[in-house]
Amino acid sequence: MAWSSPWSCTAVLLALAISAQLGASALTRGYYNRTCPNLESIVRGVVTQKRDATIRTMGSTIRLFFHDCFVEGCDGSVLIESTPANTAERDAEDNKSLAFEGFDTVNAAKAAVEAACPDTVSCADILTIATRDAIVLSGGPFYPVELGRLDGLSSSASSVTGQLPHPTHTMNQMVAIFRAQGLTMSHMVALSAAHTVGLAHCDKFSDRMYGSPADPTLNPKYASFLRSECPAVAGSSNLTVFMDQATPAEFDNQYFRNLQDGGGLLASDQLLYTDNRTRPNVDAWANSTAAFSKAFVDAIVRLGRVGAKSGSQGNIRKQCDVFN
Ligand code: HEM
Ligand SMILES: *[C@@H]1O[C@H](CO)[C@@H](O)[C@H](O)[C@H]1NC(C)=O
Ligand SMILES: *[C@@H]1O[C@H](CO)[C@@H](O)[C@H](O)[C@H]1NC(C)=O
Ligand SMILES: *[C@@H]1O[C@H](CO)[C@@H](O)[C@H](O)[C@H]1NC(C)=O
Ligand SMILES: *[C@@H]1O[C@H](CO)[C@@H](O)[C@H](O)[C@H]1NC(C)=O
Ligand SMILES: CC(=O)N[C@H]1CO[C@H](CO)[C@@H](O)[C@@H]1O
Repeated sequence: MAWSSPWSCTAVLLALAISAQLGASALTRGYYNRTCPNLESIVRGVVTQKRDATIRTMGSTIRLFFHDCFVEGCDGSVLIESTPANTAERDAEDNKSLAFEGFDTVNAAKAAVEAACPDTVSCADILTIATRDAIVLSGGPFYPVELGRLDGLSSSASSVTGQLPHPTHTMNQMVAIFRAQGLTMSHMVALSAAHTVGLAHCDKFSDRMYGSPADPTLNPKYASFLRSECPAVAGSSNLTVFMDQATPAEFDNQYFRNLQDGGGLLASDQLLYTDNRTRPNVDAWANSTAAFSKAFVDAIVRLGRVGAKSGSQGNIRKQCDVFN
């Protein structure tokens, strides 16, 4: 009987696996084509304006998307402001450095979208589009965004615990955090290249220059530059440096070339080159913009599918920073 043959079973399992995956994301390109036809150009216009006002828009918006997706899924819950009764995700210890400019960009884009298409487009989707635009406007690859997420109904600082990677994590810890969201080690390496734009506060990496011993994987010339940017005195935690000194505002594969030279800023960046499991990805993507772009787009589209909400799991918020 054909049904009992191992090949048919494999085919059925494969079909089940594929449909489970489709069911899990339920996102589509062109989700708002009929209900909000100008959506993408409206968001692009706002991100462009915010970029012209301050370059900080780019990194802070991209980082916001990552933190949104890793805590309760890509559901706009990171955008919610705390109230006296609720400390929201964005005020968790891990979010200390989420910059104002990212929130400002999403809120402004939401206001512009509401004016054209009221009560139609989720904040989670607006953040997804704004992130793509920040990447493209910084010279990175264009990719069609998948849309149709609902906004989440809760946001609490406690839900952040353990969900986000830290600069001092080991490779195994980082891999476990990404795997928990359905992302592989090479997705993690590709996504880490977002550190090609934006900045970090000195206290996130100063142990690498001032620790005893200093981090041996840190290029000595780069270390002395970082010591001059981040003097070892109280208060230097307010100082920042660009994560990619060579092309700080360009979304490119320079990030990987920096790692080959001992020029990763965070310990977690440099680890991608030190560890022989991830070094082949770093070398390949340092070499080829095309290969990097392909890997990055694949990974960020997958990131956008994490925990997408539908039906009774969410709604369309009227304002991104408060629940309806
Ligand atoms: C792999 C583990 C990762 C770790 C340990 C990590 C950690 C950090 C830290 C500590 C900062 C500096 C924050 C500050 O001091 O203000 C930072 C900045 C940033 N991260 Fe990551 N990150 C990781 C992955 C990612 C991913 C996957 C993305 C996006 C896809 C991302 C996007 C960014 C961006 C764009 C910035 C710059 C923020 C700004 O300019 O305000 N990071 N990250
Ligand atoms: C939505 O519109 C875009 C741009 O006009 C088009 O490329 C895309 O195929 C449309 N998608 C759907 C699902 O209708
Ligand atoms: C660091 O920044 C905060 C907030 O802007 C400010 O209150 C504090 O005084 C600053 N600390 C130093 C040492 O400059
Ligand atoms: C990485 O290095 C370790 C220790 O030298 C070795 O056992 C392992 O097989 C290497 N793995 C890869 C992927 O090269
Ligand atoms: C990088 O490019 C060089 C020169 O084209 C080539 O020899 C090398 O094998 C490439 N390395 C990787 C890891 O792709
Ligand atoms: C942007 C933002 O809301 N950042 C908050 C992160 O958390 C600290 C407190 O832990 C707040 O002071 C920040 O405002």
